[in-house]
Amino acid sequence: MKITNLVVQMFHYKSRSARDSEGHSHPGQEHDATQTLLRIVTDEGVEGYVFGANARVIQGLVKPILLGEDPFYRERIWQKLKERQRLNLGTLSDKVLASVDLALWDLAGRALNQPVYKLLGGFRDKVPAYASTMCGDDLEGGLNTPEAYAEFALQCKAQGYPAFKLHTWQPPMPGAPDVKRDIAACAAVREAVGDDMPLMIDPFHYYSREEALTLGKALETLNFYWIEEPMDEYSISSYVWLTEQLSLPVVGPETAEGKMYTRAEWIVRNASDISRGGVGDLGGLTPLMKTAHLCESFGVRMEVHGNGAANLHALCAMGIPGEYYERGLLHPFIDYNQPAPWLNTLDDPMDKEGYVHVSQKPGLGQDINWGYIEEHWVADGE
Ligand code: LLH
Ligand code: MG
Repeated sequence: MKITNLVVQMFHYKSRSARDSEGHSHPGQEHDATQTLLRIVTDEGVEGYVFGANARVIQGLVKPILLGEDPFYRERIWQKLKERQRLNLGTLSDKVLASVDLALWDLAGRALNQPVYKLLGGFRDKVPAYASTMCGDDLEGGLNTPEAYAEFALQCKAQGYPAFKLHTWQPPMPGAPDVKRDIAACAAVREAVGDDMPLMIDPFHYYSREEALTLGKALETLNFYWIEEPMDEYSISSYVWLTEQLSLPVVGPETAEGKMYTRAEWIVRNASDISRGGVGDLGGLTPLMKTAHLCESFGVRMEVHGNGAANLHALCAMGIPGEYYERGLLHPFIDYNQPAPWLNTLDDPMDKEGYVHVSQKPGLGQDINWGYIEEHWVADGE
């Protein structure tokens, strides 16, 4: 089998989420937005799909490398793209590598008529989810006060979520960041949901060492389950310093570049208790599984960052387990159970016990609404 074309279809949809000046998403006014669908086409008629690929980089840099390749040579393709990153760091990001790798896994699953997690080596068919909130805001009825978080945590608990993670306030929200306000929100949530529900926090990502320690110590008294990315992840020494002083598990790195290599360095330096990364952070399912196996070899747990079909397939193929699937980002104004307009059904349906079930369809198993894409088509980047 040979790859004969890469097409990035662009189409319009109505979005109700808006990014603030720092890039965090919140509920917003309905507006026109553009989505992409990457199609990797082969000479045998089988295709692989992924949403959200960067059309310009795929056409300019990736396509010449992939044309004529056997799509089953995922490792060789991934290594080639990784080597090309050195002189193209500004454009050939790990997110681009992830798009290509995911589309190739999807293609393999479709060609072999198997869901991706079974090709990876299946371990389970469902994973418990945690409710992962959007970052704090200043919206009345939103996530604007500690009490609002408490109310929302109760709603999530009632829906069956077994665990809850607060993304607290970050700039540019007024008054953010503020360790005391973060602690107040965590205390309000703990009081509302009772002692047994595992609670996690993902606060401002650039607290000082002292601020992160103050927050972590307070969360120990509230019996929190983990703290995630409270400081700049490029400072490994700061994480060693923090992890040594907290009994509360520190999770990371999440967004630090460097794929599985960075995770290896953090493990040998004891910079966190639980490792982290998702397909977008690491550059695809291929490096995510390398990272999971690295963690397994060191007896270190790994929590997968982010939602989506590919992260769910990885979690269903991890023996060391990533304990939870990150379902979100959630907000009182947003109906997460409404599929994206380009999908007929959710990638991550959750049952009443709080388990998210992986698709049994071939490939990544996304239930693509082809009619919608055709109707809202804008252009093809070929
Ligand atoms: O900064 C944000 O908006 C969130 O932290 C976001 O990156 C989220 O994906 C995350 O960190 N989840 O764990
Ligand atoms: Mg995070």
